[in-house]
Amino acid sequence: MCATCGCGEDEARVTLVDGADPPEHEHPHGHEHPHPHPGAVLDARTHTLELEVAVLARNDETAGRNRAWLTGRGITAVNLMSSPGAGKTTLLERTIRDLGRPVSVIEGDQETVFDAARIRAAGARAVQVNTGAGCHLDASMVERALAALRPEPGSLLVVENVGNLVCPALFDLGEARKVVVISVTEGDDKPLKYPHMFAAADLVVLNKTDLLPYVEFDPERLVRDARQVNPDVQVLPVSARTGANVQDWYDWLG
Ligand SMILES: Nc1nc2c(ncn2[C@@H]2O[C@H](COP(=O)(O)OP(=O)(O)OP(=O)(O)O)[C@@H](O)[C@H]2O)c(=O)[nH]1
Ligand SMILES: [Zn+2]
Ligand SMILES: [Zn+2]
Ligand SMILES: [Zn+2]
Repeated sequence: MCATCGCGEDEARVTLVDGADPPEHEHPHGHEHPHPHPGAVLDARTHTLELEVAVLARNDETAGRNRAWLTGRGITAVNLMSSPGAGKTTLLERTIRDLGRPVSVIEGDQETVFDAARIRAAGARAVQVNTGAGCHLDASMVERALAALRPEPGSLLVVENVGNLVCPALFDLGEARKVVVISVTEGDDKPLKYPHMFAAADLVVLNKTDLLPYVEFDPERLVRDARQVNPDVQVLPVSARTGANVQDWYDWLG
């Protein structure tokens, strides 16, 4: 769970969406998560901070195992993060169709297997992780998803995180690189409002540029503010809908 916002991992469900017969796997775990209670404010704060450190330490341990597993098989893992609806799945569908190399996908959403079904229809293997009340993926969810997905050695693995610009930035999943997708309909002020996400990113993809004529969005401000929190970060403007500039994204993926 995420101690910052109190979301839980306990009801996370992993579903392999793979052809006509998607097997359902349940991997509940029995241990209890401590949680802070309202009461003496100072005590609660100390408690929350200790809990957060413990949660993140446990997460980082699992992320290290994921990273070793992935690199041992020559699998490049990319963690795709954004607000809900920025266009992560649309960009992935196009990427799978265009890239010409095996891609497998771990889809994170609170509910439904919609996105994994879209990825599957685009021609890639996909596993859906439903986080229930949780607002981000953590390393243990990815560990379980990898066991179901079994991505092939040398492939590209993309993790589509739960749409949320806040706590996904805190959780190392064992990925090689983190990407933030921001769309022009969200406003150009996001890097300074959600600095942790932009600071953590290896790349910012600016999506829905086909809509620039219709919205107030200053791409230069986006670049300037993203670099204020992350001085060397690269910003790639694309349209997942029309395919404009997506070649730059494919080149970056390698
Ligand atoms: N005009 C335009 N629309 C886009 C573009 N990319 C995605 N969309 C639309 O934006 C909406 C959301 O796209 P998704 O790909 O589902 O977004 P997402 O980030 O995967 O959403 P969540 O998984 O819910 O967080 C859909 O209606 C897409 O068709 C784009 O480049 N241009
Ligand atoms: Zn949280
Ligand atoms: Zn999606
Ligand atoms: Zn969260």
